Amino acid sequence: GPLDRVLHPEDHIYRKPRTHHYNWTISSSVRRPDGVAKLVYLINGHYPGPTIEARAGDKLEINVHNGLAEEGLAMHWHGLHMRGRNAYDGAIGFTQCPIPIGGNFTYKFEIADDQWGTFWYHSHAQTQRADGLYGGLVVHKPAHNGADGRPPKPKYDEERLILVNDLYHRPAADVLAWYMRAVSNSMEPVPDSLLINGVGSYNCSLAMPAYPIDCVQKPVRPGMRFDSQKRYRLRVVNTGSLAGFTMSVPGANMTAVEVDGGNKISPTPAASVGILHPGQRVDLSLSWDESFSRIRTTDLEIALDQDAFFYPNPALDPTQTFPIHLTNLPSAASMGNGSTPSDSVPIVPYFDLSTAKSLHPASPELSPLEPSTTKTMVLYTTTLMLAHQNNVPMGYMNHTSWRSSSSPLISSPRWFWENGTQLVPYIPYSSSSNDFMDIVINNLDDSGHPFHLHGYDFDVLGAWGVDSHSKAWGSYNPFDIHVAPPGGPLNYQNPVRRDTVFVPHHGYAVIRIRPNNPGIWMLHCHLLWHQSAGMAMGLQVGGD
Ligand SMILES: [Cu+2]
Repeated sequence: GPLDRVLHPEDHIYRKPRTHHYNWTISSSVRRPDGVAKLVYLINGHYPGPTIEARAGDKLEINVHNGLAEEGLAMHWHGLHMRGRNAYDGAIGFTQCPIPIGGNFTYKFEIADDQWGTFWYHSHAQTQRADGLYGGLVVHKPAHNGADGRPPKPKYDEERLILVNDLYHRPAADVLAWYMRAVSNSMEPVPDSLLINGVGSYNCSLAMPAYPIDCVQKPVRPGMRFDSQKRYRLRVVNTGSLAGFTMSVPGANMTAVEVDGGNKISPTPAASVGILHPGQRVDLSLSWDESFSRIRTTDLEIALDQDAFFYPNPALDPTQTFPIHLTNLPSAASMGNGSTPSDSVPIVPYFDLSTAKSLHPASPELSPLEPSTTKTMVLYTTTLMLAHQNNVPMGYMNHTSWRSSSSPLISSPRWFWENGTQLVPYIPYSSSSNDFMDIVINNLDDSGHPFHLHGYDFDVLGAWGVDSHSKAWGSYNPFDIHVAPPGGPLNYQNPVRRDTVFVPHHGYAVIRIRPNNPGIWMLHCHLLWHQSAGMAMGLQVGGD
């Protein structure tokens, strides 16, 4: 089907590490991802960009040529640690200048021997991500030979990549301009459509007269094909700008097994899994319920999380189904012989990803330590409309709203750029596995924020918010020793590890890193409109 993106772990898990060379030319052109004409970015003519597949220990050398007419750009490798390669992280204003029009930049970095999982890359310039400048990046875990000298049998018969995102029919720059006005009252723009692997199917009759679109109705909804006898690994990425989503596949046994970059979680078979927020990934183990396989078709259902929508957009169908055609169905004879399905496991209706726990207990040294060995930083984030900013919504981290300086921070020493208008706390580098930095991110806004930290995975010791319709407050100030975390004790036993954590409305998240990756690393809300409005900062680990 048009949505199938089959991955090829067999080309990577049995071989030695090597260097991959890519030459990418970025251009733009009008396409119809969901039937509606839209100017989108292309990488070597592809929308979305090509999928990168590699193994841990591989080197990537990606020469990016900016073939755009009017904009600079930069590419970020979301979730990769970029150890020793801070300068290739793609964060404009922090690590590099935009690649100028007609210019080139070659990203060179090694994927660590111990890093594998589902990643993605995307532009970190302006709002290009929302108009298609992104793609999948899958790092396969190398297979080691078993006792018999042969590689183990793969756990999955097939792997698929599923990039899901909300879509705006207008150019993202126009959408941002709409948001950055006093009259938006800081209500985020609600998307018009949704895509899987760059393909959707818009119901042209939903278009609103106020926003005329050039829409060609697709005669059938795009779908997928699955083999009813195969066990699949689905690598799901939210490549969107605003909306989280929940997904379900009636008739499938679906189990979330990893989140973000290869972090294993306790498996809970479920009928639906969510909410996956922009920037986050989840790997699902999927097999077909045998009793269901008499039926030839089912659907992948994507339901956008409407908690992020503060006004109605009649142009959007927020819950969409994509047909799945099942092949290789068992014959009636083989089904009637009374065999017990091997996958008959109890299934819960819904697995809430925010409750995910690490499959492996944290190593003992993660236990609460003497205060002197754990440093703590407290952040407050909010969106403010201030008179001196013409009441335009601006994202703040503590008292700063990020504005990129003309030269990237890493190009000059700290004294040169440190002037109180940029929030880039300094954290001493430590190679000790017992030195931690705990970061409390308090969210004072009515909407949640998925925060992404570059260069690191972190342990989520706690994340909590008040009920989504409540006006109550749920901040956590760890320096007030009389007040416990409102969401209950922090989890030092089996905290989930991630690189993008959802900080709920009027709530907080407590994340813990080992500050062992030197560099200046961006920490920002991954909702594109908030990030663009300044909800961003940096962490400087080590250096001068
Ligand atoms: Cu946000």
